[in-house]
Amino acid sequence: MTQFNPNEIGMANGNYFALPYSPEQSEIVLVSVPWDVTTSYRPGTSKGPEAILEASVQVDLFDPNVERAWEIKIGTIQEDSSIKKENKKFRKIAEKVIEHLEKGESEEVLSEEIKIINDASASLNKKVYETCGKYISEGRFVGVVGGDHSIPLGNMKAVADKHDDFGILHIDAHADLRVAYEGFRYSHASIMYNALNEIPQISQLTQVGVRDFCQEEADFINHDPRIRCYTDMEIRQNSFEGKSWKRQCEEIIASLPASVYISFDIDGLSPDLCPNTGTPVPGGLSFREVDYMLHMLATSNKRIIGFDLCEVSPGSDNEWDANVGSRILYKMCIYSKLNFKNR
Ligand SMILES: [Mn+2]
Repeated sequence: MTQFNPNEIGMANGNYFALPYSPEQSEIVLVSVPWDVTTSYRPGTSKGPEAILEASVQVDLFDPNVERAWEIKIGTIQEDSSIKKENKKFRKIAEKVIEHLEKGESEEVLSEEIKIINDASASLNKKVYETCGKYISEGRFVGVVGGDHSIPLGNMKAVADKHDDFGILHIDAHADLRVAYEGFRYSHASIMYNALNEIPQISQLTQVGVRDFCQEEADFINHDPRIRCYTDMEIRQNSFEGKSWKRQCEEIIASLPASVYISFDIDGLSPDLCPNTGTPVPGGLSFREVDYMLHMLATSNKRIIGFDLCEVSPGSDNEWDANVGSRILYKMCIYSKLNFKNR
């Protein structure tokens, strides 16, 4: 560790940001979940953690907003190889289901395959819950790196064991409020429905950047008092009509309770920042807008209690998505630390 020089380029060592700390030495730990079984449009996010880790070596650890950011002890939990293996196996079955549904077959005909996927997702959720819970019980702060957006449910549940009341700041192009999708109960498109339904400690869901949702989800948003959705349309219209991003961020943050979990789907950003993500949608937030909002949250009177970053998918011919993802991941880590210091 004495050899570590933050001014030099990172040397790949199997850890995020090439940092030299073991999980036992770290106050923030990152758990990789290479899982994209329920992805509907195009798979690839299971390769996200590996690609982000690789790209993260290039991230400059200096940050003008966080003093001595490179000293923050961020540890890497080595990827559980069984997750990848299971992902491959169950992804094949899920693909078959999706293909048949697209041909107009009913979910009933495919109920056996759907049950296999639902059971596999439930056991993945349990695994993530147990891993995150272990580190949280040791007093560490946990971030999970996906994978598709079904994967953070276990981390949210582990956080809920420690916090009686918390809100989720959800950055996403999608509302993720579907009651199962393509028959899959633990679908990437259902994460917030499942979180609200299975975790009573969640008193608030504040969504930012949503711009692609269905009637069922719009009704859900309108009727559930726990949800405030700042759609991309609303945010842009406000900006066009002269309301500053600062004012909008203040309102977004004010909508949240004292403790906040951040769930970041990379597709909340403009698709030029994540062209290979599972379900890209035009519009979206800029890198700087998100950075500004997260920094404001970190320096507010709220307490950040955990996070996830999902849906980053490496392209076959470039590392751009992972480059952006690794920078978002770093910001969430160092702003979380800034937030612990400020309270
Ligand atoms: Mn999502």
